[in-house]
Amino acid sequence: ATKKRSSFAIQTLTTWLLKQEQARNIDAELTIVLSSISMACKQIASLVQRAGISNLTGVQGAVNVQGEDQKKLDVVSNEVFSNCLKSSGRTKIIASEEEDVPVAVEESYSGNYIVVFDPLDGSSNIDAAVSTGSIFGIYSPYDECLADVDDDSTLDRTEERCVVSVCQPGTNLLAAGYCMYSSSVILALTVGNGVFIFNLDPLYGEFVLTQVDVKIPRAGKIYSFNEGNYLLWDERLRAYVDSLKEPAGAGGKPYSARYIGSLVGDFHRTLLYGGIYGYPRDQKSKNGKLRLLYECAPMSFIAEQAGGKGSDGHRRILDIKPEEVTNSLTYYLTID
Ligand code: AHM
Ligand code: MG
Repeated sequence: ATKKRSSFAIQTLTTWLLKQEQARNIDAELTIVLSSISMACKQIASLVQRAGISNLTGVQGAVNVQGEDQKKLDVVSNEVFSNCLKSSGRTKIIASEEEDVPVAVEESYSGNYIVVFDPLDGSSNIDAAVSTGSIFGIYSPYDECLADVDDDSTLDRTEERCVVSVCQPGTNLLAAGYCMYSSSVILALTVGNGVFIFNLDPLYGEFVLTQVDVKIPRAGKIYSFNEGNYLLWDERLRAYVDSLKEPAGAGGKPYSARYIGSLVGDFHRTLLYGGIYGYPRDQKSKNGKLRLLYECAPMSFIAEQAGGKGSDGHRRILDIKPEEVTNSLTYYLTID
């Protein structure tokens, strides 16, 4: 069960990060990267909150590398996230779901860390002011992962080095997290010793620690799939989801359905209430829809740190190495 914090001890994200640094769970550089991410999330939270007022709803007009219409807020959030990371001076390469290729940070203020992120996930929900979120993962310093660069490659060297550097399996993740923009702004974070949840306190403008070492409850009875795709799923999955609708045991209840269509929101609810979340492949999306690098791997690291599992139905997500930054695959978050 999730441990309760003492009602007197208020701990901000900054204090928590310093404690992690003192305990040598993270180094000083990573602390700065994580602080800059929290700054980006605060800015995006305020942009999301004011989107309808400041004319930031609707589409931008461009299509991103994933083939989706970019929303105005997708573009602005990407700029905010990228700028915060670049100006931290501690990142070497940043890779965004909204960019075609990973970007090497300018030498003059570059550091060592590699950050992958989806600046505004679930942005189809923006115009209706429904939950969205940012997702991020942080990988080891650059130089450790260049062994397999092919010297004979005809690709641009810098670009190729960046792609090779970011295409690491999730097992290499040092930290991962998400920020949910909802009725509260919630930051969930792991640096490999459990999942910690911070709420943005609107009074102080600070993330405050609210839940320590969160574990997914085993007893959850919620399923979360886009069931509009039911007829496009394979037979086994249809049978499985049908079985969740059968009342279990005498007087038992079936599973409840909940689906926001925002990975961060659906994941966060599953983390706290339990159950199963999935975005399976179907006849239309042969590899599912969620991106391995930007979404599935960071979320699976968090899931495992909370006692759950991230799987594609056969394999542990964290063991899968992306071939390309755009790879997507079936994704399930479960407790067992
Ligand atoms: P996005 O990165 O373009 O926002 O898309 C990802 C989102 C996820 O948040 C969500 O789980 C999924 O797409 C919802 O897709 P669908 O509308 O097909 O159910
Ligand atoms: Mg996304």
